[in-house]
Amino acid sequence: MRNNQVDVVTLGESMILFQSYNQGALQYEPLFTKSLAGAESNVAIGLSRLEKSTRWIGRLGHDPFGDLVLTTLSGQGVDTSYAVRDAEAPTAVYFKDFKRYGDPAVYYYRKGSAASRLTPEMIDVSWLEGASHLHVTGITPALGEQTAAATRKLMELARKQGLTVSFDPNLRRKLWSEELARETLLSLIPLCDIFMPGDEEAEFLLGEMEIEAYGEAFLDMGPKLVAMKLGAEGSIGFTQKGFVRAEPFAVDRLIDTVGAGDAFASGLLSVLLDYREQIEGGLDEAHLHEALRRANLLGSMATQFKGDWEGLPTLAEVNDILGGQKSVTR
Ligand code: KDG
Repeated sequence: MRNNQVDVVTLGESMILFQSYNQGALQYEPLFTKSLAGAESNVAIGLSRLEKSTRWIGRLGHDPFGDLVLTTLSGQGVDTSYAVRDAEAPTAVYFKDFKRYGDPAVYYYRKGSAASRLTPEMIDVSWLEGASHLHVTGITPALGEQTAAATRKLMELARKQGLTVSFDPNLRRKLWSEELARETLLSLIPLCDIFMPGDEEAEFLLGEMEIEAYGEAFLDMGPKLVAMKLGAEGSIGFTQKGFVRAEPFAVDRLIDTVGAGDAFASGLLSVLLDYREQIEGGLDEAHLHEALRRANLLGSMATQFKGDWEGLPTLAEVNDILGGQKSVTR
């Protein structure tokens, strides 16, 4: 069902993810589970569980996998009514190969996919109708020259329409050359209000520096808020008023790190959207800390479940955990 008023619009490629059932090596595992993945749709689902209304825009093939993307997202409360079907190109798929340690390796089958055929001419102002905020990531521009130009156009349009814009660089080295990635990602930073790099992405973009120096350098490029993910060290937020650190949440059983950054983005945005008018002048320290803390919690929860978004909590669960409540399970 079309939702005319939404908190957040996001644009990106959603794919069907195959993971080995027994977490065995991709080459030998005979059984696979099938689910939805895609950084931007992960954020939309995370926000929807936190009771923010969301709209996902993307291009899908006219195939059963495209149908699965739509039914999964709408089942999670995300408005998909603006999604576009492409009769000539497929919905992409990707596979996760679990390693005994470290991040899983991913294998993409997305060249020539419906989403990769996005062009600036296809950007439609009606996508932003009734929305307060746009969230995009560095994955869409990594799909090709045209998708990069389309991302830029949508960010510019959103700002003209008075939306705030967040940008997660989501560096995916398998999708483009380092040189092009650096140049393109840096060129998009001035078009966002909220920039959310990880510490390794900050180093990739600017070279080795002190953490505080990254904050300052990114703020100088235009964003009003920089939220940096520091992995096991938690996160740090920078505004013109200064910086705030937030402690990490313990990860009891690390299962799958993919999707943790998107979970962080959902947690962060779910709080920031409540203080949207403050972003321009610099968010209060207390509100920034609240946003980072929730973001850290979601990031840690995402790593403890198989799948990108399946382990994300509802608002009631977040409030229980942050309020120190033990949930009644039986
Ligand atoms: O952040 C998680 C994403 O990486 C995953 O869902 C797949 O969108 C994806 C990508 O392009 O890597």
